[in-house]
Amino acid sequence: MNEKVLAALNKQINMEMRAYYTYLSMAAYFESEALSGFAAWMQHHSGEEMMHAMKIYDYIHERRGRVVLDALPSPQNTWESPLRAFEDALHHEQAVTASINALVDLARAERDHATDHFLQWYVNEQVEEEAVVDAAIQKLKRIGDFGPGLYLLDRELGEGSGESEAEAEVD
Ligand code: OFO
Repeated sequence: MNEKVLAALNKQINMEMRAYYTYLSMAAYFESEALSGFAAWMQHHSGEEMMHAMKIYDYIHERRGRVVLDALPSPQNTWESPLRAFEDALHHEQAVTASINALVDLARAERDHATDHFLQWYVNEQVEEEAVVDAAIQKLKRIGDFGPGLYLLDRELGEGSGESEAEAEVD
């Protein structure tokens, strides 16, 4: 495998694992706030990030490359409000999108067509990831963080996370 592309893919594994860890920490925060629907949604999302990391892990091995895992920093463990947590999640997703785009640019510059093709799944996935987090932010802004609507949104997100799990099993 091209060395530069390999190094960038290993860095991307770390970034996906950071997302996994950050969202798991957000899930724990929501549990502590008795928002079990938010927690289930975030925990499901964190599991998706682990899957994103493992897809790259498997791809590197398929190309006979060497996976090198790096340390994960301690995630933030409390937020001022559910809205702040979701805003942080969106910033994280935007950083991941930028990183994936840079990886595509690198794969193209190095004429690594297979990696370019492999990464297109992530390019599409990021559009959806940013959209679902943003949708939650818009709802939180409308209902206000601690208004009565929070209970309804908690229920909606909890039910939604169940559906996503079923969809994920189909995938
Ligand atoms: Fe939500 O970021 Fe992975 O790819």
